[in-house]
Amino acid sequence: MGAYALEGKKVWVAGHRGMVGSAIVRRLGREGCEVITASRSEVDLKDQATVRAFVERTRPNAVFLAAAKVGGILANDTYPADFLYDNLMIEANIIEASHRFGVEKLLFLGSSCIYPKMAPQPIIEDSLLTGPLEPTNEWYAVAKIAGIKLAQAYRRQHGSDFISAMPTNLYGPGDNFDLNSSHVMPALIRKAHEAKLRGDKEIVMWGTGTPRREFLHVDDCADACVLLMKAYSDDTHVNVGSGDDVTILELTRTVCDVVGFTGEIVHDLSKPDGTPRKLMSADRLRALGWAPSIPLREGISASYRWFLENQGALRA
Ligand code: GFB
Repeated sequence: MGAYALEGKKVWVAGHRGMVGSAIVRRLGREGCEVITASRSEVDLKDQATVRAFVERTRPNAVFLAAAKVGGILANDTYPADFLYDNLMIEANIIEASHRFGVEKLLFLGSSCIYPKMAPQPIIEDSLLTGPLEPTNEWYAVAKIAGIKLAQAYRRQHGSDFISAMPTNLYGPGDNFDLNSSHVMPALIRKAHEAKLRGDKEIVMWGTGTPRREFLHVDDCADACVLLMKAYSDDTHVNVGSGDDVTILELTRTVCDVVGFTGEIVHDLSKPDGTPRKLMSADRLRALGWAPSIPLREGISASYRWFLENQGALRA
């Protein structure tokens, strides 16, 4: 159940310029399919009529819904309306238009923050909606939970083969390195790099450094998404994680070591810690034969190289 061939198909990667979307486009290069994309100037994904017109005109066979408004803990905590509204509109428009114009298979991408703040670890898919969410990102979480439910609803009401994947904290090429809106990994890479260049004596780490986070390189996530598109068809979402987590302080030390910054790590306790831990079980995905292939330190080194090669563009 669930076998779907991508060979020869027309595949829309919504959010193709983002870190996840661009990794999926790279990974699809091995699938013999035609990848179609919609530029931001051409298609406002928050506008239903524009999305419907694009899907009607292009008629994709399959859709990777990797478009979203994303950000780290500070951005989520600061712009709740944007994170809730933008993500609800994007997912609702794309899922509805995909059904309306006969998309054969759609994969919706959520996030590990959908789970209750104190869910038993490692977190299994059935933990969804069993407890209160982490306040700093409940807005994004509610939007992503709604996306999972919408994909399930179309499967139950219309038989649509729409599935959902819940990745853990991702990092890698194409990441957002803006220090206010980014996630922890790119923020630390940039801060350590700039501190090294300036000859600073210290680097600022937000919070206590005690929360634990699981990380997965975005290319491993893209590989999992393509596998799920081809081999998974069920109304339950699937966790996509490495199965290993580290404390933020350990991560900071590793990033400083990779970057070559040897100063002190100081805490900015005015910033939130967020959820204490969100390690997921990826047993359901591993049962399909997937395993992560990029170790954390190697992935951090690759991300740092990407940042050095592209930071000029980032500064533009
Ligand atoms: O990655 P992050 O922003 O988001 O923060 P979450 C993870 C942890 O890193 C928090 C600490 O405990 C932060 O306090 N941290 C330390 C930093 N230094 C920094 C820094 O310079 N920048 C940032 N950003 N954090 C996100 C959700 O939660 O997880 C998103 O907000 C999404 O919606 C993502 O779900 C996967 O991991 O706490």
